[in-house]
Amino acid sequence: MSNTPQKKAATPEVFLDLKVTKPPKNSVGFGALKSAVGMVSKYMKPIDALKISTKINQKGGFDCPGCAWPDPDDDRSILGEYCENGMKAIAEEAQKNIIGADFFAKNSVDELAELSDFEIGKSGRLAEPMFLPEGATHYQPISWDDAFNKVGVHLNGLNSPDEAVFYTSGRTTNEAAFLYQLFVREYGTANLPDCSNMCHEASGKALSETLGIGKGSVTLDDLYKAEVVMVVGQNPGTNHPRMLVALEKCKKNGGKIIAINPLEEVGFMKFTNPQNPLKMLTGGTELTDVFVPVTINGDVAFFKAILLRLLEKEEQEGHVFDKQFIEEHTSGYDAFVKDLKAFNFDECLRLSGVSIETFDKVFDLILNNNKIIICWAMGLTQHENAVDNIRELVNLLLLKGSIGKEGAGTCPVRGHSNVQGDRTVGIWEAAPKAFLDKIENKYGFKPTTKHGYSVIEAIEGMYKKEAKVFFGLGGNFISAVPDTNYSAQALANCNLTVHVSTKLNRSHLVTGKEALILPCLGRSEKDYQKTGVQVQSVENSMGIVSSTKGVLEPCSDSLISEVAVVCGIANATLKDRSKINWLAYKDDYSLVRDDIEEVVDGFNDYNTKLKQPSGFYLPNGARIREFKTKTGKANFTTNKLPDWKLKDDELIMMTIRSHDQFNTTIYGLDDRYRGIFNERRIIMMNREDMKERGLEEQQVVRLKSEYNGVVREAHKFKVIGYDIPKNCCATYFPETNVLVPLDSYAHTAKTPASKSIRITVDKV
Ligand SMILES: Nc1nc2c(c(=O)[nH]1)N[C@H]1C(S)=C(S)[C@@H](COP(=O)(O)OP(=O)(O)OC[C@H]3O[C@@H](n4cnc5c(=O)[nH]c(N)nc54)[C@H](O)[C@@H]3O)O[C@H]1N2
Ligand SMILES: Nc1nc2c(c(=O)[nH]1)N[C@H]1C(S)=C(S)[C@@H](COP(=O)(O)OP(=O)(O)OC[C@H]3O[C@@H](n4cnc5c(=O)[nH]c(N)nc54)[C@H](O)[C@@H]3O)O[C@H]1N2
Ligand SMILES: [Mo]
Repeated sequence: MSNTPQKKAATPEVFLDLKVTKPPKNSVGFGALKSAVGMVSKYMKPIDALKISTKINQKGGFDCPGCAWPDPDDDRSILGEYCENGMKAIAEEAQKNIIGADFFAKNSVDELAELSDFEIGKSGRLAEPMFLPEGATHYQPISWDDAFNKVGVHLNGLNSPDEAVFYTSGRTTNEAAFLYQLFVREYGTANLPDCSNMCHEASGKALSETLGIGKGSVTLDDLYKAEVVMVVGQNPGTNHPRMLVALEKCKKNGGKIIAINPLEEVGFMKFTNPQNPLKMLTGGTELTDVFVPVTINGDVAFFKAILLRLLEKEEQEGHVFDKQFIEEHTSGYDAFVKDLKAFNFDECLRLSGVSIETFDKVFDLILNNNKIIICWAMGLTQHENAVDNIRELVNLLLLKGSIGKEGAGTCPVRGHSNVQGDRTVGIWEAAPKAFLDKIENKYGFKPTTKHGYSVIEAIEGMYKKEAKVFFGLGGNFISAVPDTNYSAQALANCNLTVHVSTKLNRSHLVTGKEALILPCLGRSEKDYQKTGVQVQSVENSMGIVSSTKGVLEPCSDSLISEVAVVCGIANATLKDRSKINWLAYKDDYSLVRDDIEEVVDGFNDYNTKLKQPSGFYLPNGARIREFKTKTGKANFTTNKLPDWKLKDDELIMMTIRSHDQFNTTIYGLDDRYRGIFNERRIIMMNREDMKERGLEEQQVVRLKSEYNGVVREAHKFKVIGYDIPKNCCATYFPETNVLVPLDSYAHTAKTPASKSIRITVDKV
């Protein structure tokens, strides 16, 4: 009997054995070492673990497949650029277990769907290509050539290339990503949704409009030299642990750190550097000077309160704003001031949920310093007004002239290790015309200038059967996207779903009529090709491009690289009608880099520069006060306050990451820094809110979200009383993605609003 696509897509509603303790007082240190070593020794061969630990994030080594935090230019520790969650990412990728034909013969798709995400991930590395024929219950082995041809036949059978969707996740290297988008464009569509659409798209939109570049402006050195660093809507202790080392350096140099977050994330309140044995014994550094417990989505209100007070001071005393900078480099100041004056300070502060005492501390630091960096992540980008969030913080930086100078600027902290690079080399459903013109000049075909599907549009397209083939280069689409049930139906409507993956995941189980799993090499593995072991390249959060080269033997002889997969499919699909010799690239990746150099700005002498031990910086206008916006200047903007009007029984829910996961990959079942162990089906609630609803600790509840008249439900969650502002609550992604409405997304950026979901909580 077959499961419905919805049933297979949702995470099983089974409880484990929840334990709750007080959150710890300190992060990293011994606890982190213990946790990482435990994971590495459990899942990896000892010899591989040793090889890995000396090569991760080292010059000439390989880039950690975890987050996109940059490596220091010079002083890399001999211990390896260590981080607990980086080691977990490697342990996950370089697992001892492999799964091939036998595994799939034993386990049907429906049986696998009964497993938890944790169990699915721990089944092992995918070892050979697999095919699910129409109506079959089990995946079967298929040769690489047959798999490529199958994709080719499906793609060539569509009425229009726009009936295919080509998703990318952010681990794909520059080389594979460039070839992939080139293939998609030569095939004839711009349907290139990617994980960025769900991640920093809002940052890209806001920063392009205001500062002329969709990326951040600061370097690591700026962070060391900043007077004030604001960390807004980000949990670096878990998601970017090596950022803590940079923040520690900043503090040592006298910098102050402000954390703006509904949760007092211990991960970055106090930190013990694992590379400093003395600190390990003496208890570490207090990182955060001021913690601001803002209400969920209260950030525009909080920033407006700061802006209003600054304006008041400026009008009373002068010397508060950087008037020379404003005069020379910005546009829209007068309109901005006029708009700002219409807001009321008390009302803004009330909406932000922050006390006047805390506000005053933040205000003093902002008033008295001019080298300010603002770092942010998903806490700002995953709201309906996400673009406004970021535009408002840019307003603050502009008033203080805190952009394009040492120790100051924007720092959107990127997620996947190469998500920024993928966009740079052309993974973009809305690529600019100048880029498309260069493709045309170089290759002699005309890429479509029509914008393609972003993630949300792709789901709608598949749901309406306007798109019929889904191809994913990495990632776990069904678990990452909003509205799990609707999206499962969308995928099930396809004729063919294809995933290029390292690990088994839920997306392999929610299939179209036919499905393919194409297993590929991971970052840590050697990529043998005709011209030897290949080097690839990635771009980190600060726009530095560097090389990455695997160090381990591939876990199976049947694996090929992402580059080889893309070349194989391009060749099988486009055949003689292609203007490109696809198979040549896979023998020698330096040829791909030669092409990137011709098509993408900033890659001059790519192959030569990549040999530099620390890589090279891409050009960045905002860093040097060259603002490539429509006005040629940095733009002030005017932004509204969000209008929540919660009903009496409603809460705002944010879906966040636990300490033991990388997006949809569940490393373990604990959230150590929040004191939550052995359970993920939990909801963190304000204790007052619990009382009002008569809810006890660990009470089992049902969550309901109602949006535009559609009701979505998630069952079986346990309540945990937590220090979180009133009317706010938190759950883990992906368990509650069933509640995220597909039509609730950031205006203009279309980032799903997975940090501001209106829900009600009912006893069951
Ligand atoms: N170990 C590990 N590393 C990762 C990842 C992972 O899953 N695991 N994921 C990678 C990816 S793709 C990304 S994008 C990043 C994600 O990195 P983060 O953005 O740090 O991840 P989230 O858990 O989504 O955390 C969001 C934080 O924002 C806060 N927040 C939520 N809503 C609001 C709000 O309205 N205002 C403010 N001020 N704060 C808010 C939450 O309390 C939480 O601390 O990490 C990357 N690195
Ligand atoms: N509710 C909610 N939803 C969210 C978020 C949230 O905060 N809340 N965050 C969003 C964000 S920021 C992001 S970035 C997306 C993430 O969305 P995705 O990038 O689609 O998801 P991941 O979980 O990172 O993908 C994991 C899978 O990638 C494959 N993989 C790992 N390494 C490689 C590799 O080297 N090559 C290939 N080909 N495959 C590999 C493995 O098979 C693994 O199962 O999710 C988004 N969804
Ligand atoms: Mo992300």
